[in-house]
Amino acid sequence: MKYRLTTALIALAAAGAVQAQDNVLHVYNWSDYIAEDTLEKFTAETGIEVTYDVYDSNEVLEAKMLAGSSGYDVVVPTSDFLQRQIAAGVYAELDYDQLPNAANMDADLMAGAAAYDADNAHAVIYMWGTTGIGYNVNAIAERLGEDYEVDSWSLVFDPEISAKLADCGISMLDAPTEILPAAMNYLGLNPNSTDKADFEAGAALLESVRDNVRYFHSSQYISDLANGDTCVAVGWSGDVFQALYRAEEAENGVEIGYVIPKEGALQWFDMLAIPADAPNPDLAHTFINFIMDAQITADITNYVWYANGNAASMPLVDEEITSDPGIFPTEAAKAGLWASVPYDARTDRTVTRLWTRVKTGQ
Ligand code: SPD
Repeated sequence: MKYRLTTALIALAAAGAVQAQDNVLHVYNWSDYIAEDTLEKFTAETGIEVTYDVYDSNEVLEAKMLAGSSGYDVVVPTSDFLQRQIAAGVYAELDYDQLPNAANMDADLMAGAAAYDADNAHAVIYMWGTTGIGYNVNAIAERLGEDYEVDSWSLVFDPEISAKLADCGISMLDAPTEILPAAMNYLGLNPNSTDKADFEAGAALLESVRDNVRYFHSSQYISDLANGDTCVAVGWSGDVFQALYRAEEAENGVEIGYVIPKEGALQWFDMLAIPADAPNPDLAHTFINFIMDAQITADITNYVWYANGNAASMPLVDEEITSDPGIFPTEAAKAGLWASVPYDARTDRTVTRLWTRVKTGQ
């Protein structure tokens, strides 16, 4: 009897442990992409603990998702990657009955995102932005003249211009599906072309400026720009604004600008999605619904400087942000934005091979 009781107690204790584990949500999100108090508020409101890991590349997230059993409940792929991962069966369908705050979302933006995920069946918009150029205003003026207007990809893609900036430090995202199309677009080619010759041309352009680029990395540039350690970053809109804000806070004399080049730029959506094998899909829905609260989304935008897809949050977003054309592009700038398309396996191989060649010279 004693043995049986002990066994029962152990079983009960184990059940308790599983229970505790069950109440932990595992989130995998981009770095520098959430307000400092979002997770704390979520736990206070729901009692659900969160483990939170970060990445800075869609390729890294994709590798984990395709391998399966990631252990994550919520992840944040960009829309073009989302689309092909849905095709690979990576994501669960959302249960909108558990997402009443979906009513807060902007119908037009969600319709845009539905181009990648019919009926928004698997994901809702977290944040959106553009891939443009962040720059140190004074460093550029010193090297290119006080009257030089930063409005073109020529700042980084013209070998003569970028050579003049090499000493103060140019960085580019380590994001082949964004940088190669930007180079192709600068050459007058379709950024969404999947023609091998067009990628070859984009890669050749990048190789012609390779010596002027200090590094390819997708998160380091925030602090480097803010500290004045680099002077140009091909980067994501909100990240550049975070650098701007950090420099202002530090009062270090670094003035930062962000431009959507006149030749056009990539516009993307980052989406909240639930892996098909998520350990806790119900907690995942609770989290996604919490994020879609108008105040919570506004708090995130106010902290990370990215536009969001939540119409109800907009009156709560700082005017400094809603009025900035680098974050909410003007109608004229919008006309030049392109949305990326998911690549097939053959195009993927081309892109990977060329990107390695651009970065390593081999
Ligand atoms: N620091 C957050 C960066 C988020 C960038 N999302 C990636 C967009 C890819 N097109």
